[in-house]
Amino acid sequence: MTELLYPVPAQAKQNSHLTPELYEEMYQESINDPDTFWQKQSSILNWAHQPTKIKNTSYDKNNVDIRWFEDGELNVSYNCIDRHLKTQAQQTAIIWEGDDPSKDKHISYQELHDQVCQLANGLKKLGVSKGDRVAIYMPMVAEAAYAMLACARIGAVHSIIFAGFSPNAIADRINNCEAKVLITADEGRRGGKTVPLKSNVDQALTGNRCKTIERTIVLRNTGSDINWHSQDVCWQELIQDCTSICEPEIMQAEDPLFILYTSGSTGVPKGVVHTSGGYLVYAAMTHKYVFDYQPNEIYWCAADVGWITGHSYMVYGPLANGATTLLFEGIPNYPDINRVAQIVDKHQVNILYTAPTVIRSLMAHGTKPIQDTERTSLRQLGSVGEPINPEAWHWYYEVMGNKNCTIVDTWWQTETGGIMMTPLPSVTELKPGAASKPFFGIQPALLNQDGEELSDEAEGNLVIKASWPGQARTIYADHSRFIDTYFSAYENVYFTGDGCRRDQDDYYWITGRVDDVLNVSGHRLGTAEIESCLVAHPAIAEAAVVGFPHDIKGQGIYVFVTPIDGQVTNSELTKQINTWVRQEISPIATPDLIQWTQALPKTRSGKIMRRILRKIAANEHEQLGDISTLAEPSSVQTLIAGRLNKA
Ligand code: 6R9
Repeated sequence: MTELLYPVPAQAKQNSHLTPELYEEMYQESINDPDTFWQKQSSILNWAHQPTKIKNTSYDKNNVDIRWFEDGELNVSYNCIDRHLKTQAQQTAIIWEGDDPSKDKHISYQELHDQVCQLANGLKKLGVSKGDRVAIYMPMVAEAAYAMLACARIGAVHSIIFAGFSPNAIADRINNCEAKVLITADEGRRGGKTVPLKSNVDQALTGNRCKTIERTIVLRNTGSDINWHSQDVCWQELIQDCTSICEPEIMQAEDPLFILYTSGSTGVPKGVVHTSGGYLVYAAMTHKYVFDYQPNEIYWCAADVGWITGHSYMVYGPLANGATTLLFEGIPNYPDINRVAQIVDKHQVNILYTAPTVIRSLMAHGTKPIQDTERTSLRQLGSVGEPINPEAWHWYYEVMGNKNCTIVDTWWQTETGGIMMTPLPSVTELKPGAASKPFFGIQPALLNQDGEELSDEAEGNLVIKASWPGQARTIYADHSRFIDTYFSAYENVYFTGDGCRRDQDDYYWITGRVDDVLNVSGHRLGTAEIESCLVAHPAIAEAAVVGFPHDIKGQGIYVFVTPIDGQVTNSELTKQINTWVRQEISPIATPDLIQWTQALPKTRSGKIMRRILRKIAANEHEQLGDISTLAEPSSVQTLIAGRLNKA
């Protein structure tokens, strides 16, 4: 593993918010005196009532209770919009770049205000009030951000469902959070194709499957023909007679802002709950310091609004800081492989934040992805979602960044709300592939299986020793699952589910998940979720899903399935299974390889030995280790002979 150090470039030091000395001083204060530190930092927001109680958190597994700024009062949309109007009303808040390169839009802070207020009034008209849940299933259009902020304005709790999810996944999420209203569009656009959002919604709601939904707001986006039902209301018509004045609802800091579903190692996806005050302080702070954001810069986070990165670093963090944030509807290689670089030039993007899977898919085309572009506006690059391999890092640094930019490799999770470990542009010397150093207030530690803390150079399970304001407070309607998942493996720490190594310079390197969660192209998928979908298929008796190394996606999905007695397995059935998973969960969960087998390797107590399946899937069957505890060791040879990854 390369540990080459890149010094902090001179340009990164100019006008920056931090110096190495200041970082050290602030970091020490954030750990030794969190109350004083975070009280000062809370002034990054405008509060209706300034908080005086700062940190009140317990990781005791009998009583996990996390509160920040609890007597503070604020409104998130006020902080993201209204407070900028005095000086920046005409500044662009959102640049929208269409899937079709000839389409774009600049939305000023004033326009953002007016649109958000109109929709907020529309929501009120439909009977939505403080605390109600609103599901959002939208394409990457500016209206997705309006919808989030309109909810925040009236104190409704939004729950965005990624537009790539299928009807069943939509219904599960709506039912879990008991959403009252659903906001969607007729269709979305991606890579020259349309995505039938309203039709998916119709299937999700069919037969009174989602009883809590009273109304569906449908944005006319592509204008295509769709079915209109009695509960549907057209967005454009709804807001027609709504004014653009809507007083922001004053919220308690600990009132929930949104629920976002994410995959875990077991069961159905978890509704991670983030609250108003702590989340926004942390999103704004990290956005400011990690990207060293400067006024008037153009900032582009190329994430989907359906993921946490889209929430924290496309919408809430940048808008809280009065930034200009770019929202891209399309995909990185449409219509041409140099689309990302073209957008950088077209909008003079200064900061680009994307995922390693995107970088690897571009890298495969050498210098074509930068053909006919200059990218001289770029100052800062960021990476998120999975470990970035050094080859991809170097391509990003040298080719995309012209060797002029620093790269922040930001490690964090849906549950952490914001960035936890990262280099800082004017502070940290870079090691390609390292998440590097903790952000303010973050105390990482590495534990062995027995829960003992490892010192110095070591590799172990990554935990965080004390709370930070952006931390999720619970899993919606299931606090005990929250405790079980994050606070019961080890005492009095937050367990991340990631493995990690600390090197001789105290740099942290994330090694990947240590639980049954896959990371496919930066998307989190629970193996249990895919398995339960597979066994619901009539031809399948048992299923085991594991990840295997994949050049572009990071991890691919390898499926082992046993057929129901007498079922003939053939390529037609394999194709059917593929389609089944796409339909039941999402195209992102589509298996890469499906191996039929008469038996799965199990212990005598009946547990599937995934360790063995992982080795076979990775084509590393020479190193299977001890298989003596298997009920039928001979089944392994058959599995190896039939393996599908021989690379
Ligand atoms: C923000 C986000 C979280 C999981 C996390 C880890 C992996 C994210 C990473 C990274 C190495 C990075 N991960 N960033 N691994 N280096 N810079 O991705 O949230 O979708 O919840 O995924 O992604 O395994 O635990 P989420």
